[in-house]
Amino acid sequence: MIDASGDESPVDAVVVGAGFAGLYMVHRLRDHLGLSVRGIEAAEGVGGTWYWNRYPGARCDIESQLYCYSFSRELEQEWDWSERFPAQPEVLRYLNHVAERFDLKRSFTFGTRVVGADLDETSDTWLVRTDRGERLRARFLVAATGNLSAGRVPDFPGRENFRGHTYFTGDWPHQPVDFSGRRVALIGTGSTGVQLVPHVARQAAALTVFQRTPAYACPLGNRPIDAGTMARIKADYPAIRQREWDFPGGVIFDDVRPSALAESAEERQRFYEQKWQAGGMNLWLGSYEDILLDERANETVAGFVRDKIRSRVDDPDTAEKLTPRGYPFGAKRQTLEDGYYEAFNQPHVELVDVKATPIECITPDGIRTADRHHPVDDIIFATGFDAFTGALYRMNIRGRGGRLLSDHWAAGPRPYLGLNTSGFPNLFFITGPLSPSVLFNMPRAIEQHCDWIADCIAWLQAHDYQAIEAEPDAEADWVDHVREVADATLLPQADSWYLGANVPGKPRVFMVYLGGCANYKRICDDVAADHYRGLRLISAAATVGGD
Ligand code: NA7
Repeated sequence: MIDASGDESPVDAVVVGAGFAGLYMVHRLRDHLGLSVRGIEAAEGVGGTWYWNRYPGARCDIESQLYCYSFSRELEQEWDWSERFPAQPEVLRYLNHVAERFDLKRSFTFGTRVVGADLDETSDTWLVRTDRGERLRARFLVAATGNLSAGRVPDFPGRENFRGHTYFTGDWPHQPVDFSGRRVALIGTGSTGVQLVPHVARQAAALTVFQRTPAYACPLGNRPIDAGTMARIKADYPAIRQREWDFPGGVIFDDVRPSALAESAEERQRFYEQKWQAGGMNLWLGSYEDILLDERANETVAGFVRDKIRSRVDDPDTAEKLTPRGYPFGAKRQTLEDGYYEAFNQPHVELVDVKATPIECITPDGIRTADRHHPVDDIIFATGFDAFTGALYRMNIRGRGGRLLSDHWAAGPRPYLGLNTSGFPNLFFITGPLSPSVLFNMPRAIEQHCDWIADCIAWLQAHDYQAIEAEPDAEADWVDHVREVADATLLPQADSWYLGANVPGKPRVFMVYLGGCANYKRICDDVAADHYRGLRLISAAATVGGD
């Protein structure tokens, strides 16, 4: 498996990705541990998801004072956020600022992809190959590749024959796209499609939205942050950072109540209205705890959102098509909107329900559904990602016995704590599958993982171990635990990307640990304190000549 020819650059660690995760991981390993570190990044700059997703309306839907690093008090104090929910250009500017402030760019090779990583079992080192022909030999390999970075455009027949322009939201042009005077098709109504619709509707001559599953979209409630508010946030940062851990997803809410069913219908309605007006994730994660646990409780909030949708959409047929049914509120990633429903009240915006009239093919000048042809000039695919595992599998990582990671995880991902998997020593995943990841405020989830990984590497070095690797039993127990926790909620009941349901053929496994971020951190810390319980520690002597 390992090609012995060619030059190899030795480094202590290779970190793949220069988003929130890769930047902080390089900082920790290089600047705190003094390791030689090489970052590899496919994009021409830092930013990860915020580099690629430049579509109109792209915006973070977690509050800016939460969606940022906490590791540096100075960084917190010198950066001003301009809006409650920062738009893509602002998050990208922030990450560039971080990269420059901590001098991180010099450790990365940009415009380069990892195309292979093979374990050399004689020394438990990784041979990493890039599409530029470079070969790196590293003791540690860290995948900071992001959970929503492997874009996915479904294989609609005839796509290649389309004569107009096509766009994928996760790889948007760097120059603004002008849709003025054009007939535009938009496929997909997840978080991305819902953000895009009002923006494209403002420009296009005609917009046809192809919807498969209606979203329970709630108001974003964005607003500018003035100087006084920013000063208060800065003064509050220490308290904010502590409070984050009191909430399972790391997002702070006022007045979260235990049970929707324990309150009267009038009080529930009042409380839902208050949460609806508060915007962001308030209705989803900040209202009643049992709405994601109990079907009857869920139905109370689902009904509330359905009524809201009907009240905002003029045409009853369109309102009905936009109304979600058949899956619980909040079981798919909450979509947040700003003018989404009102966009459908404009005469040039049309909604096509592709469950009723499926897309049959793309023609040279439009999209053919079961009932008719929709002539369009441009098609926007807002069709999502091969989440969690897509970017990992694209790297062709081979562990013990030359086994591909995708084969080891053929029945679903199985990393212990989401951090490391058996047969792949010294390979770490940052916010990978089976960790709280996308249901924990990402920057905080990333910091927790990077700190754990850096501490683990420091400990291995201090104790003269050369490798660490999950035990198969611990891995199997963790898989069971993650499933049991998820099954106690309503989240596995929807066809979501949390479950891999959006990718045909992908094993249906709930890939997020729902035990709460503080609880999860405690488990990780206990494992470390207990000499990395559940992980095998490998000394240099054990691997000489093979293990
Ligand atoms: P999502 O949330 O995966 O949304 C993708 C959308 O595309 C969703 O509405 C899908 O419908 C739709 N889709 C996917 N395949 C098809 C086909 N074959 N035909 C019609 N429609 C299709 O991705 P986003 O980019 O919106 O958001 C990703 C995350 O980024 C988001 O959750 C935030 O965390 C940030 P479906 O619902 O599967 O029926």
